[in-house]
Amino acid sequence: MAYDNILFSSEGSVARITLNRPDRLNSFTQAMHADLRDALARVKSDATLRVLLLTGAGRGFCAGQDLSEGEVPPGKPIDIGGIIERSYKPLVLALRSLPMPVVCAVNGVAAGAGANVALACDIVVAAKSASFIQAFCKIGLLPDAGGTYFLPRLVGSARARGLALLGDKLSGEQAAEWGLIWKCVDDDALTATVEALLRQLAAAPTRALAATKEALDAASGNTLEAQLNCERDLQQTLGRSADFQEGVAAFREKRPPRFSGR
Ligand code: T3D
Repeated sequence: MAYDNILFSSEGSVARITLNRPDRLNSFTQAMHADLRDALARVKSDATLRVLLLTGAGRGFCAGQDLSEGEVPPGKPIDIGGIIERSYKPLVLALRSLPMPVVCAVNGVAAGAGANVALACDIVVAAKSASFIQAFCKIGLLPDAGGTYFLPRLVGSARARGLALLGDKLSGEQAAEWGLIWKCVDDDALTATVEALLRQLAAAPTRALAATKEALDAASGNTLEAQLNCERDLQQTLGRSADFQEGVAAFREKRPPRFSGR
């Protein structure tokens, strides 16, 4: 199916979504949110898919909310809470809860909600020319799309506050040094790096990776005992999976495993 604001494809076990409004640095409109919701629902419901790539078309990754959309007459209040409830919140939750790894290739600037949607992904690889900007404070807003949740957890309170309160541009390299993202690579190495990751993850034990995501997300709200219980319960299920059987068999037979994602 073709969309107006994103490119979507799936080949083998790999799904790809490219934000596709390059003349507006792929900023979010309500129409783009609708396309994303539909594509993510398709990825979630397709049991053959085992990894998702999210990236942007053109020179930017995503400049956050399209600030020219939905202009309201002066003096009229804008229902930003409603926009977040209907668009950004479902988007971040959908990415986070997808039962497969989500790789984000940050090919250029990631600003505002664009930065935080990238941070909602599981493995973020940025090009050297990419940057991350918590642009919200420049327009009188606070970091949304999970920014206040992800930032302190990824880089600690001091750096989270600096980024959010100053809105300075953080380079891809600095983002990797700070642990905001997985890694930063030369611009001309971005595609090869990401493709290698997609191949690796598409052949991985998908259910185990999905359970790992679930456990890591649960950890921040859990006591140690609750987290140990969570690991026990998820591991109990994984212990019955075909991939666990295959992993152990491959180890014993001294051969590479052939995981099926089941
Ligand atoms: O509904 C709600 O408002 C609530 C939700 C909020 C979530 C948010 O994301 S709030 C934060 C919104 N985003 C921003 O504040 C970032 C705005 N953009 C910028 O600061 C800069 O564009 C960048 C630092 C990202 C990139 O700068 P630069 O110099 O590389 O590019 P540029 O020339 O500024 O942008 C290129 C074009 O894209 C330009 O259009 P033009 O002049 O060529 O016709 C620019 O207007 C357009 N563009 C960039 N960002 C947005 C945008 N158009 C609409 N909305 C944008 N966010």
